[in-house]
Amino acid sequence: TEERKWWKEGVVYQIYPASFKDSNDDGIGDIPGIISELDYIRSIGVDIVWICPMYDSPQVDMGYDISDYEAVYPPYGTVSDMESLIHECHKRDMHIILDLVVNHTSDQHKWFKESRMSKESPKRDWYIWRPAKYVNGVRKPPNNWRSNFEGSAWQWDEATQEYYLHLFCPEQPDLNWENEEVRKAIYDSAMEFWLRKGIDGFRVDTVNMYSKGLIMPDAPVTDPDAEWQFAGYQYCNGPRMQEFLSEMNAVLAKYDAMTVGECPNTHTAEGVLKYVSAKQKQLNMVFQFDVVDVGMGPHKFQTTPFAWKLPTLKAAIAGTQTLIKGTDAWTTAFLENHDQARSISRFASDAPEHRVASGKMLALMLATLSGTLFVYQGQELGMINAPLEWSMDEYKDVDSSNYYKMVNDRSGGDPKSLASAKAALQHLARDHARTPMQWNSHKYAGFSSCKPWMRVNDDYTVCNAQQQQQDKGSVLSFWKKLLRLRKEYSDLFVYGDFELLDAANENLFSFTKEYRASKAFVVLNFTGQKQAGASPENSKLLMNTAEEPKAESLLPYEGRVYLMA
Ligand code: TEU
Ligand code: CA
Repeated sequence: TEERKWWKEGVVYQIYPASFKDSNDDGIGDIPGIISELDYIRSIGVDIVWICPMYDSPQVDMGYDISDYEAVYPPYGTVSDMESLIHECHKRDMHIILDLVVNHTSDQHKWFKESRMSKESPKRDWYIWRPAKYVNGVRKPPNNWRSNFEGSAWQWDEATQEYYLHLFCPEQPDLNWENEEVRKAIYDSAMEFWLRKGIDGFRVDTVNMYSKGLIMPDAPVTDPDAEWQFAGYQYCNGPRMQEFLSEMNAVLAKYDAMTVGECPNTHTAEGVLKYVSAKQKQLNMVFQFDVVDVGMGPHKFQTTPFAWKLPTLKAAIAGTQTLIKGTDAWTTAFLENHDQARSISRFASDAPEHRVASGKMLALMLATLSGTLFVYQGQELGMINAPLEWSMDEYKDVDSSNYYKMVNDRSGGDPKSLASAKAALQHLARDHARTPMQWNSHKYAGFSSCKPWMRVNDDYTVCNAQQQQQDKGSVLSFWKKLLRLRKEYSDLFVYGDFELLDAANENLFSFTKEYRASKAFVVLNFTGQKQAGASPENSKLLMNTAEEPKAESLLPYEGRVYLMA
């Protein structure tokens, strides 16, 4: 844990290409747009840029359905634009990592087109094909797994009379990692093609789903009214995971590349350590999902917004923090990404009077946690969810529209069920992270001069980068100060030991960070009311979110960090 590495101390900034910056006014963000804002990104204090999939794709799942790993989606630019981007990042002393999406491809990838041609195709075994099961003469898929985007995880193929597995959309068939040729092709096409161009590593999509085992048994019934069941514990962390990752790691090692993998449905430290213990040589770190899953049921949208309590969030964070205590593992600190609603709206308050305080308080929390820190575009501005007034037409994500359709079908169009589905989406949909970046107060928020592919959040006139750059009290200015502090005290904040205090307190989140003889104390008010909280003795206030703090109590959504003598 204590061993120093650039990817431990580096702050990562995640970019969603479609929504970051449009350079040629077609309403879609692009790579030249990203290049034009690298100085802005650097000015925040960022060291590593992560680019979400920019590969060629039919965009059924916003580029997580890749049809060619070695080409760029034309509206985003070209391979040569990517070469410039890599160069321009390095010129500014920033590293750059790409998304590696190799659990599945697009159904338009040439590998799948060949695989589906016939049962005798040399690439048949590159994907996961199974015969139908007949129950009372009715054709059924091989098991009851539900896809991540509703419906069965199996798609019937008329031409060859078999099902193929897709854990996400039917247009995202799962690759068969059991096949060695597949693995070699992935390393060559999806990884080394880009590593040779100088990228510094990967964020590895759905990494714990590669090995499903050969049996693939039914999932237990958690939703008795439904035919298809949540199967995350069946298809995650399968028997050959560690073997596959060791093999992949040998490729990464040639380039000294960093990795951060997605690790959903894994709740124990023991389960996570298999991936991130340094001596196992698998991944450098993972994103555990416990924090961003707070308040979600077995189906993520079946939840009562705000029914969660602070102790659950604290316990989830404590889990990711204590993972590295006394181990050789590494961890991550994050609250947002392109799959999550905005953190202010979810975990604090996006009401106009609390929004700025909430943004700063959550920032203070993240910047004092150990592990590699990830910031998602717009988070540094305190961007929030789109309002409830938005109609379903404004939601572009397949995950959102499929859920709404499913509720509609199951309820027979019942208005009450649909209203609550809409409320859940306003709270949790991935769309909220995907609205265009808010650069200034011009039309379309300065993202583009023509109508963007997705509606801009209406609040861009009060929340945008240009205004915040000039305002010392803005969320953006606070992030800049915080990231300087994190670097100055990196022993404590990046590498230190975390200890949760007062775990059951439903209003305040307090913890200490300790490194050898130094110690910090962090206290965060997660409520809209004042809370008692005196300054600890023999301490120096290092940073505070409030403009005019009161000694004896914490203001609504106030956060403080003290250095202990
Ligand atoms: O996400 C995988 C994942 O497990 C979830 O966060 C998923 O988005 C969620 O269950 C949907 O409700 C990754 C990507 O981050 C996501 O954008 C892709 O859609 C997905 O993989 C498929 O590639
Ligand atoms: Ca464009």
